[in-house]
Amino acid sequence: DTPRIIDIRSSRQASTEDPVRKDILDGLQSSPPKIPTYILYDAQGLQLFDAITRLECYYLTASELSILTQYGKDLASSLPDNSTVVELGCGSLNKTRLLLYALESQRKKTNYYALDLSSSELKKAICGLDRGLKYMSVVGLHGTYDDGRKWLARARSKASGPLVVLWLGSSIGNLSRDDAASFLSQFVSESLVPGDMFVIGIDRRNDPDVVWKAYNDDLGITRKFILNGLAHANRHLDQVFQLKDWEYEGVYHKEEGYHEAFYAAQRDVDMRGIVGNESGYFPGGTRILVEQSWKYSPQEVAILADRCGLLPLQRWTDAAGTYDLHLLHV
Ligand code: AVJ
Repeated sequence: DTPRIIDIRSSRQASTEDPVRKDILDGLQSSPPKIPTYILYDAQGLQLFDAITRLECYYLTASELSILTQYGKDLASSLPDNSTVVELGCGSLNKTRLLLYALESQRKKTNYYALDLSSSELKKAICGLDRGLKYMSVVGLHGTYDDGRKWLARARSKASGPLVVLWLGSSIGNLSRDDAASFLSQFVSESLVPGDMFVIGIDRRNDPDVVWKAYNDDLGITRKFILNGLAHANRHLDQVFQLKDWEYEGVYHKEEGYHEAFYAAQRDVDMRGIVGNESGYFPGGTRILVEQSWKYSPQEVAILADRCGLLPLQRWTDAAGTYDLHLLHV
């Protein structure tokens, strides 16, 4: 049977003007120049990211999976009965299924909502779940994080039990520390009430060489993944990027604890025709930022939680101590 998927996208995506084009042009015109990180996740990008998660050097996925394998039951025991679980960016559900099956075997009634940007991937992922779940309802939500938060604010008033926001994969790392705090605070103020929870997977401040390797693999899969963003951008910009003009550059800022992915101009690039006046001229060596991946020490997570009015309940760590799964409550 076909899974239930609700389209919760705001009118922004439905309008006739191309909002992606506008986001890209705004970013290119700002200084320093940038491209929205979501450009990395078209169908091709999702496949390349999936390949990244299977690389040994990209330890984040394996670490999180090992935590859920070892402690999935503990996490399920810590979640209330009759809860509504909403996952931000559910992806393939490979890791989430461990939690869902643990909840099921503990006979905890759960309404699970899987939010993702790609409705075809959502469908695939939900169809891959076990058929015989008796205590769980599974529904897909097609939209962005913002759509999800707004949907959640409405769902809050209808849900009889507590809400649990599940955010795995260290995706929180794509926001600066300040943006992460405001993003979580927005949930707290708009969509959650005391007793509601967050489950967040976050990469640690690991050995700088290990982190750098995670984003600069020898097979060049990450390079392909990042450069594919330009091909995606091109579809919204009349093919303005010459792919030969740009190369991937990764930089890890070890003091501040974040990795950056850039498009570096290999020669002078003139895109004034489409970007508009001076800001469309990129001298050789110019870097366009597309992604930051912020890392958190346990203490930095405590500070983050405090800033958002969240209370840490529990923390599970992989055996190597590279990654944490945090349970926090409002
Ligand atoms: C999926 C956002 C967590 O930043 O580590 C992997 C994406 N970028 N390799 C990350 C990514 C380059 C990833 N997140």
